[in-house]
Amino acid sequence: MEKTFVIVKPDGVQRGLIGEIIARLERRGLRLTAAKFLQVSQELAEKHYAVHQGKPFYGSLIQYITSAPVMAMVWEGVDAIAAVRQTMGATKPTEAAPGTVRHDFGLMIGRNLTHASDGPETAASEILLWFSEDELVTWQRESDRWVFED
Ligand code: IDP
Ligand code: MG
Repeated sequence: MEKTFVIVKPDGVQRGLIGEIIARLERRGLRLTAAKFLQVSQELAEKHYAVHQGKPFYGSLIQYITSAPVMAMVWEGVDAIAAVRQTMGATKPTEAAPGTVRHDFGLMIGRNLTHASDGPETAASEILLWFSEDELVTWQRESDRWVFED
């Protein structure tokens, strides 16, 4: 089963959307593997967004992600990386499809509510950066057989 890393960013937390976003992922059939609520340090923010260093929006992105607490999570499922990116929608909320989190709750690219890993390598490295091995919970869910075909 594939794992992916997800953040409800500071705007999502401040606007009371943690539950809404978790509900959408749960309803989709994805399985929660790990979660923590934390204030992101400058160091963690810089490591997480290292790929964007040097881009014009880098400074405001670091400021955004460190501005207030976030909800960091790992979700698991068949094609979890693609499924979560689809549920979140395009980076720019005005280009995100109706029914996605970024469309339904956002307007601006710099306040787009969530982060989700964009591929298997980034998912693996982001999970390792944000969580220790013993924080990842391996479990079976009663509904798994109704969500995941053999
Ligand atoms: P993603 O979050 O959809 O994967 P990325 O291109 O990885 O999008 O960018 C990371 C984050 O940086 C975005 O979610 C958004 O918050 C911010 N960002 C990306 N491009 C811009 C921009 O042009 N202006 C302001 N913020 C941006
Ligand atoms: Mg990205």
